[in-house]
Amino acid sequence: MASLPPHKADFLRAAVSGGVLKFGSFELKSKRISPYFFNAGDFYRADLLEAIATAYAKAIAEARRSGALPDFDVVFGPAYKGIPLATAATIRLGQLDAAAYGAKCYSFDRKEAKDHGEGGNIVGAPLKGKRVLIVDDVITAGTAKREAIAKIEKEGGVVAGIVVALDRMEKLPSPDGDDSKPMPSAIGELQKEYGLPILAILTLDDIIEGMRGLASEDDIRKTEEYRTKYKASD
Ligand code: OMP
Repeated sequence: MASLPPHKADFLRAAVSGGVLKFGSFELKSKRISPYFFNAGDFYRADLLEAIATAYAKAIAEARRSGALPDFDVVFGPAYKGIPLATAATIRLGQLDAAAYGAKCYSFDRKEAKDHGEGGNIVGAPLKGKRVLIVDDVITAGTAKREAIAKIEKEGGVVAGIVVALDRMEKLPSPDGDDSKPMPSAIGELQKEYGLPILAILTLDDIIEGMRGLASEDDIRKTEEYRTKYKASD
């Protein structure tokens, strides 16, 4: 992993050692068959959760410092996998810099609205009038991110940006189903459509670069072939 910057190499090492990044044959939400899968739900051990929380917090703090990300009030984790990621990242941000992040809040949605008790669709900080940073696991086609944006806007929040652990760098599906055509990226289209900054801790390029010497030649070759087939044109 010598050629990746240390924060990416550390995170990739944690993902591989924790079995979060797996090689094989996986059907994606988009129905594409992928030779690798990144399951952020497997970051369930304390040390792994700390590693991913630290990676998000450092990426967010660095992007705030450089001006790549505007200020925000609430870290929002889309149900279900985004929930522990967003809450852990919120704690870690407050630990890293209490003055800047100690008063930031977390929030997440319910998959089904609750009609008793306190009711509603949101758990955690109310979103009305707040600047909301979405923290989620992976971006492939951007469908889940569009759903999260719509939920936040419906609650009266303003989305400030999106941070994911992995950008798979995939092109959008072609309307005629022909995957050999060049198509723009999911991230690029979201950025254009909503004018939002979108950050990723790792990309598919980082994985291929960082896995050399660690994964089998066969897994690397299949992942490179997948990249050739599905990588976006921008
Ligand atoms: P969108 O790109 O916003 O539709 O999100 C893709 C979703 O697919 C993620 O939120 C994940 O739940 C899931 N996914 C993974 O978790 N890991 C992968 O490596 C690939 C996917 C996927 O199905 O594309």
